[in-house]
Amino acid sequence: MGAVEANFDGLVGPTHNYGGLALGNLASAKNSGSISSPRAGVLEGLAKAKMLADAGFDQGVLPPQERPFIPQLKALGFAGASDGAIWEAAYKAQPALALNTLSASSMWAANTATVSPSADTRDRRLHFSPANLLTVLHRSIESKQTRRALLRLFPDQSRFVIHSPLPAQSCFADEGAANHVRLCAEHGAQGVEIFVHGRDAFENWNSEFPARQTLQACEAVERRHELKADRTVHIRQARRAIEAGAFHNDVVCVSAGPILFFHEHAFEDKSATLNAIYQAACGLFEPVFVEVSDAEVPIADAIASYLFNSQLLLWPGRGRLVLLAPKETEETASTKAYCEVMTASNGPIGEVKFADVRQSMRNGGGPACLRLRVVLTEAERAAVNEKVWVTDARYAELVDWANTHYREILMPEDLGDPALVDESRTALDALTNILGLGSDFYPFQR
Ligand code: SUG
Repeated sequence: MGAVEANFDGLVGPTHNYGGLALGNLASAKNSGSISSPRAGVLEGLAKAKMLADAGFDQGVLPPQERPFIPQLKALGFAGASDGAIWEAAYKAQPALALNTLSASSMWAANTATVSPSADTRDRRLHFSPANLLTVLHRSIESKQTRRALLRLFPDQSRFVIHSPLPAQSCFADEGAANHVRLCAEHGAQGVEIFVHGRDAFENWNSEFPARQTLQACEAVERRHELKADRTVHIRQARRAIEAGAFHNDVVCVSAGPILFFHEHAFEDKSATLNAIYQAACGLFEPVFVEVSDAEVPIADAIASYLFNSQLLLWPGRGRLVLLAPKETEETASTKAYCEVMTASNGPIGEVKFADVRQSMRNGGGPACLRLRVVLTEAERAAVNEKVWVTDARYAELVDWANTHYREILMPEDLGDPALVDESRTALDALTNILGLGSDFYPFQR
């Protein structure tokens, strides 16, 4: 049976700001304390989603989370006469801590979960493991609500298995699909699932930047997703890539069908990696490796431009693949030149389109970070909550919603504003109607 790969994009939340919260993410550090535009952010993301929906892709959205997250502040002992007062008091007393409960980081849907299509699993169900994201404080508060969101989007438990996040201990540090790649001949056929870890939990990791994914987390996801050992590969991300600022593998690597597009310095042991992939694909398909050398694109440029944090798409009606890259790729000399040479050659990638997702990019999130890929059979697609798909009408409704509820700008001095609590809740309450999430979706609604 035919299957499609749907993309679910994380909507940028009303409190989107530049908190400088993500150690090892160079863009987050560079833009810390800048003025953000939540409205521009959500509209940029929606425009990208609409462009893909218009091109004929199955495109859905994922809801933002409740921020500031008052339950976390209460758990930490902050109190006040109202939730707005709690926020104001917490921000005044401990701004660095409070900012961790304000981030709109759930927009980066590639970190929502690891997803294994039913074609790969022994029980023939589609498995999701919400990522525990425990390495960075502001993201460690996402996973519970993430699971709730997945249950509302994919409610049919006879087809979809929504696991709990892995135990919240650094041995099982997990960042979801950003460190997971799937190669296949076609979406609905048995694929090869590639898990990329930065460290082994039982070794000593000493580096300036954290390695956010462990081998033990990857192996646990492989077991619970009931994957076949001979079609699964575990590879190690290069320390050098992490130290250069590739805090997730998807900053230096992306796939589509049998094609793996990656930077020369993405993997610790490149030839062993490619060999292992080759073996796992044996009898299924021939992997196609498109490697970008450091001489063509220095790793620092790959990370600054986010060349690889692109969506690699089988665009309807096009013979060769289309790379949907961030605008910054066009503005960086080496990546612009590389794209020109690549598309002029006879390789599998025939065109590069550029998306403006600057609000997200300034926090280290490109087009690929903003989306979660989910391969769906026809029957599975029919079982998805139909209100989350981007149609013309829903896009118009979401744009109107964003224009009504989102602030145009958030200055650093606005971040402690107690009014942010109610504003954000009003927006999210309205969204639960648009997306059919139920009136008890967010903690503040319960
Ligand atoms: O986890 N940035 C995110 C970016 C995630 C990108 N995702 C993928 N590569 N798949 C992160 O580092 C910055 C937030 C701040 O500093 O305000 C942040 O969390």
